[in-house]
Amino acid sequence: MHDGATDTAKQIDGEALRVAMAHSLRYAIGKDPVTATLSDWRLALTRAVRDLVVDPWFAATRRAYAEKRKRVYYLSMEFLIGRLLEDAIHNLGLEAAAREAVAAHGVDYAALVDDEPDAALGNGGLGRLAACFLDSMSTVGVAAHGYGIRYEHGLFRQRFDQGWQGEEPEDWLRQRHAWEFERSEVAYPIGFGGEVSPGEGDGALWTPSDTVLAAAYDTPIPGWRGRWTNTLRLWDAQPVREFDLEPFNRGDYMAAAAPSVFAETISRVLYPDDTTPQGKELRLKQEYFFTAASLADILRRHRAMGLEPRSLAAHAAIQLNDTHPAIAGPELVRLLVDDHGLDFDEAFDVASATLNYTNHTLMPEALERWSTDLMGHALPRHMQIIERIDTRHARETKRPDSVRIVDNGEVRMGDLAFISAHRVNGVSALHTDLMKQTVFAELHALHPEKIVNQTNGVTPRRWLYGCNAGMRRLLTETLGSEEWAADLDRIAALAPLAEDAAFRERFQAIKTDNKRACAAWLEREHGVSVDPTAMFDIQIKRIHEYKRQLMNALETAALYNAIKADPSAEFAPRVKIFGGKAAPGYAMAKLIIKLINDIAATINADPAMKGRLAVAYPANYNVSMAEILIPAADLSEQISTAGKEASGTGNMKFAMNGALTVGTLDGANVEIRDAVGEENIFIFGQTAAEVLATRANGYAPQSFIDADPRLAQVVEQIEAGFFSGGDGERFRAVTENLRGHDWFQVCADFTSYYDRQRVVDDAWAKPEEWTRKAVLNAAGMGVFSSDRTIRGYAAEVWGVTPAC
Ligand code: Z2T
Repeated sequence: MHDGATDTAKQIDGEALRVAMAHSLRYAIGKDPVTATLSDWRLALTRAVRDLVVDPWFAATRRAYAEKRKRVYYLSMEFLIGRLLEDAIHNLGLEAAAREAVAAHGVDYAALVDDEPDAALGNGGLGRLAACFLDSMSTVGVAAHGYGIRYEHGLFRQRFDQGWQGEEPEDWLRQRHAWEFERSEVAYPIGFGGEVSPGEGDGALWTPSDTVLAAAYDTPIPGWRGRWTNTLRLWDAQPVREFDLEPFNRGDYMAAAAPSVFAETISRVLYPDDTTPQGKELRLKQEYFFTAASLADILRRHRAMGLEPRSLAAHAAIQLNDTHPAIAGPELVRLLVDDHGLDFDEAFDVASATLNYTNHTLMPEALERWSTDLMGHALPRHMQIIERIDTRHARETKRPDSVRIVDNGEVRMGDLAFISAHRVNGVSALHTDLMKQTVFAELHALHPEKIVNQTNGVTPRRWLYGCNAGMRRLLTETLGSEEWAADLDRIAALAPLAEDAAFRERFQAIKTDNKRACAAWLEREHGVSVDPTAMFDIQIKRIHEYKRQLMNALETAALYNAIKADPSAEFAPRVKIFGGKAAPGYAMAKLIIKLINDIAATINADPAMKGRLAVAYPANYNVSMAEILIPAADLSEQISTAGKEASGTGNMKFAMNGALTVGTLDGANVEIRDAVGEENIFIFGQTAAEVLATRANGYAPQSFIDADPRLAQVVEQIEAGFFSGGDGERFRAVTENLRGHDWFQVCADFTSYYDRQRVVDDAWAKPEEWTRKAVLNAAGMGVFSSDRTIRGYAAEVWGVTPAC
């Protein structure tokens, strides 16, 4: 293990960086310092820092070739990166120099960093996990490429119109993206539609009806101290020909430009649905577009090393992030058979030794299925190959009637991915067990060695070192160097200090500082004023019924009622903070947002709540907002219906930053409890098995409402329009669902949630005890570094040995 900060990153002092900035402002950005805006200076620093990444990047690439390293390819529709500049500065150990350089130009460093737009090329956990994995693969030294789509518009911007969610297009590329290198020489034609005619042997000749170009843009991803650097390659869809000559010559300029419209549509915008695939043709085209471009690139690199396509699996491991790139199986077979002359069985053996698949959800409505009509029309050759994979699997397993990839006029992408993969993994221990018992039960019985668990993790560089400067200083001083950021197991040394009053006081002072900064930000940017000494109780994540923001809202309203009923009763003063977006077409989730905002308005307007209870819902939650909220949290809400949240990753970020968790035994919460000890986490509610039993026994939510007057009162208030200016109709869909179906068993868990929150109140009343628990939470988080996760994939899925 390393213990210094020099490594391969070129060290540069503030003066040298000041000069480099001045040079890039002038010659890369083309601006005179006299007229330069904040963004110009930000781009200038970005270019100067990028220059420092290039040599370590080349060094890693040369080393990967020289050592003939097996490469990992991480294929993901989403990379939810956020900002890059500060992260690169931190990883390269350049912060002091950058601050000095920026100040010397008379620019405010915090404002400059804050000027960078988030790269929001993802919806939520799945996309953010891919971004953490990029950072970790570079830090532990796995030779890797991330492959994805260079969306022109990332996830929509959320605004609130009188508490209702509205969506606006996001425009991160309006200013130039100064990190990337355009690779105009790397472009592959990608075909769609057309006809297939028989070829030689197993081969065929596919003549697509439409072709677009996939053009590469590369972003270097430097790991900790530049010891290793990988590449994120994003594909932009471009027309093969910008103009059709014939209509152009006729003077019909609009018709002449038509081909470019179809092509550019493919990489135009990220689909904003996190877990409900729409089965839209454009989405299928996006999936095939980036998968085919990535595989063409992978095979080109393999052959450029003088290797045979047959030997691919020995030199490359391809990870499919969910089923979105599952067309990789048939596409790889197609390339090997139709272009490289392998027979089908050989080709399938190569593909299924190279590909691996990560599953991120068990929710049945989230599993991708494509109609065979759509698939056969857009990708006729792939449809043939899928049928053949299906037949071969049925024959080999001698189970022609059990699992079929093509079923009822649909292609089941989960089964296709499973069958095409060497390893299949879940993202927490519980989720992996449930995969074996439910969606993949039959396939698991046929292939008992395939499914493995790789519990998610998060990068401690962004989620601790970067977002929590106070904690960073305390950890570095306590642990003796900054190496904890690349070796988070060292944080376990905090555990004994939980008993040290002086240490606890410093730990708590950092939390208080972060809360003050967060309160100032809430006031400045969102116009809500909150008491920074109150408990910050935070739920931030996509709005989804299974995540049960509704249960949190009901508990908030019930607490309000309880304080009103007995103003002398002892409740911990709380600031409830919500953050998150709903898919634009998800009506129930949008209604829940409005309900939270209505409850917030009622509570915040009531003078009796002053210093006791406040609710904030800052609009447009994103990665940068998470970096402000997480270090300021006292309590982390992880309250999904047990069995529904595959892992969760926000839960880990909060605990790392010293928040306590109130949560169900779902996803990685189970492992967090094991890591911190059950006395240091507030677990409540039904287990996954109990949730199933409740449903099986004919769940009647009304009986739970009848049994808890606190819940009954809130539901009645909502029905009477108490929080909505007398409008009793507004939330009909919410209350009818609660009384009638309540698919996610909010009513069944409400009482135990409410009561557990009162135990949280009692704990808050003993600040020394609370901080002791908070320290123990942070101390237990070593295992949730995504470095650990990546080492797990390296050893158990990819068969590679990390270089660092
Ligand atoms: C997503 O963010 C997740 C699952 C999905 O299933 C899709 C998206 Cl966009 C198709 C999340 C899980 O809900 C969450 O529990 C998990 O922590 C995260 O993926 C990363 O594995």
